[in-house]
Amino acid sequence: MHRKTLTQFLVEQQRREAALPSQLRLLIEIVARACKAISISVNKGSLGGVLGDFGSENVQGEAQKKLDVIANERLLEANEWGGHLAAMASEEMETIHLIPNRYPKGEYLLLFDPIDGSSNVDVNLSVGTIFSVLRAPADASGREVTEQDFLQSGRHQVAAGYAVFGPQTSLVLSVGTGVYEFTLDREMGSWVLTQERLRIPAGNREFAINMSNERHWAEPVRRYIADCMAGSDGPRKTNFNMRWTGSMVADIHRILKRGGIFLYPWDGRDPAKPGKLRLMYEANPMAYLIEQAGGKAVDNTKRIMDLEPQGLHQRVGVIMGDRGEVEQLSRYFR
Ligand code: P6P
Repeated sequence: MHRKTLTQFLVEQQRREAALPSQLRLLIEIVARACKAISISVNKGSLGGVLGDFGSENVQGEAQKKLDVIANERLLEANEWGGHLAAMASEEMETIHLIPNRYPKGEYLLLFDPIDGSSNVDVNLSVGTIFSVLRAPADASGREVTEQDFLQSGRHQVAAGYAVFGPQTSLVLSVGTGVYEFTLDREMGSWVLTQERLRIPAGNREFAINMSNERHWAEPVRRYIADCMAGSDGPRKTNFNMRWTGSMVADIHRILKRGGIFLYPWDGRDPAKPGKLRLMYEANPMAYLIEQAGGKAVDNTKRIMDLEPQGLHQRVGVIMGDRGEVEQLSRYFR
């Protein structure tokens, strides 16, 4: 059976579905190629000397894993020379990364979490790379890009995607015409289209949340989860299953493939923090994909992609997945 590669898919997207600008096509091909290189490093584990801590902290004050730094470098190097970007931003870097003057600048801004869930790497559990694409403001071509240029709400994203490094290495992306999944064919070294127009299967009673924070959640979240836990004996009159992988990419991938709901809501451990996950390069790109697949993505009740960012590394509460379940939870907040 003839399977399409990523390149053929992008050529067809350019021709058929969406006027996929050539710089955006190049951006996606380059990020996809960088994800292949990251996959090779992730898969080496101890054999590649890539496990453990790098020995520094990132802007979040979290210990950087060696792979965080390796993957970040891969994405920076891969994207500097192509002429498709005006600048980049990453969970691993305090400030934005400008394109060196020796290279031409392009019209896009790329944001990424180079390895999401990186503590999973040391124990051979799935991790991923998340990316989000915005347009640089029109007037940015004549001046230096600033952090302010990145602070656009998620509805301005022109593309988003992730790679998940698990039993298979998969790339899931959208350019606004639905969600497409590619699987890495290691013999050919190419991304092969394996699912088109993913839609979140409705009605899968499966929730993903870190239960150890239960006593710190807001009351509506506690009641929603308690009702799920009550199963067929409770008001939902059906049993639920629970999954929590410690990597948002792996949990969201499962939800895109078989349904369910993902929650990392605000909790009272640090009341001033709106949530643990980051808006610009975790919540927004995942919200883009979830909505493209027919789901819903809110911070408690407000649509994540409508939030006006105040800072590059700001955090946000995250509830996303099956549209019906997200709406059900929102009713607990009202
Ligand atoms: P906890 C990984 O560190 C991450 O940012 C997400 O990928 C994941 O869903 C979450 O944090 C796990 O957080 O508190 O359960 O360890």
